[in-house]
Amino acid sequence: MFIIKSIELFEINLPLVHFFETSFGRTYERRIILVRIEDADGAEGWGEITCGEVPGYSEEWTDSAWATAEKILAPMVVGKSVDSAAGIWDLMKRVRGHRMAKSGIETACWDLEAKKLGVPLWRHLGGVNRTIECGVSIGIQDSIEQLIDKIAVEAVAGYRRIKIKIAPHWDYEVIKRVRAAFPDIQLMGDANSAYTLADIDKLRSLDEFDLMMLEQPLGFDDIIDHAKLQAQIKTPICLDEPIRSADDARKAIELRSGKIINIKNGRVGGHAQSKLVEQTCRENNIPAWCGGMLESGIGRAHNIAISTLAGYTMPGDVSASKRYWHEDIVEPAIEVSPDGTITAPDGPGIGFQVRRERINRAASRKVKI
Ligand code: OSB
Ligand code: MG
Repeated sequence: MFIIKSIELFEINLPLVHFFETSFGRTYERRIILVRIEDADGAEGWGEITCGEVPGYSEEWTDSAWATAEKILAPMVVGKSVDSAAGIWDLMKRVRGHRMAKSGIETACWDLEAKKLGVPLWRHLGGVNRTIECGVSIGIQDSIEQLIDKIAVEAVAGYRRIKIKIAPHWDYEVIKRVRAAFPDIQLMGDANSAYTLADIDKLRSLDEFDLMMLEQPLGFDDIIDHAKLQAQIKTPICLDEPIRSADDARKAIELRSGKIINIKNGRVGGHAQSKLVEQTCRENNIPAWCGGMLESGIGRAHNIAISTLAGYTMPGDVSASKRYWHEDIVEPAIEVSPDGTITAPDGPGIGFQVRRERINRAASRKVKI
């Protein structure tokens, strides 16, 4: 049981080491919202709102999430006494959508609660595999040579699978060249909804490359056309954007819209919701993995913790801080072992120190509710 005394929001601006391009655009600098929760005993917890800078991946973006967290969600939570972090979701239930904003607050409460109990967050969430498998996501590049160079670096670093972003101008020929250069790597493509059913021949032609999966080829809110596509291609489809709840996962599984599910804390609304999606996947023998949103060390630490749950059976988008940031906001920075794994820390909560001075330096606005 704890009483939420205050919520602080920080917007920090962090330039990416290398731009990140998806089918919906290119990002050079992140505008990340961090959430700090303090309870009546003075304990603290940290979370991250993982929306993008534009409403391209989902409807949420930095300014909408800031306003929603500050004006709507924080007032629903501050001053409330809660039995456990798992119950935070219910306090915000009246608000539809805005799951990333909710997740920032909800995950901060899990960190706080685990710290108060003196246990690592991954254990508190019910994790079983302390060491998780890591993959990388590599954006669309200016040239195929540049992409191949990047893949070579990550393969040598030990990552267990390589995801490349694809789009209609950057698909068959690119994957063909990559496959020729790296015949044995575990390779997958993520289209972020860049195709429609009219592209079925093109998508079927990718079957020849033995991809682990094809992530989100069709509409961001679709699970019907994906079922039609899956029936006509061999490559397993992985759903990302349309799975916002355990119910969505159940329906997609029932319709056979895909064979794999990517779970993102932000997209589903926090750890309690991720646990429900994970359970649905596990009970239906659908492999799941943790998706990334170019997080700072705080969001990354939460991703590590949730990835230890039994249903997260495939390597996720959880990779080293240095791939994104010159200097992360947590200490130590998140590192990946030469065998492509991360072992969740055994300190209380997220298990990484939050660097307040670094956050203050990078912050462009703050508010306390
Ligand atoms: O679709 O998985 C996605 C990044 C931003 C928006 C959407 C996606 C991504 C990624 C994850 O691919 C990148 C990462 O955090 O490593
Ligand atoms: Mg994706």
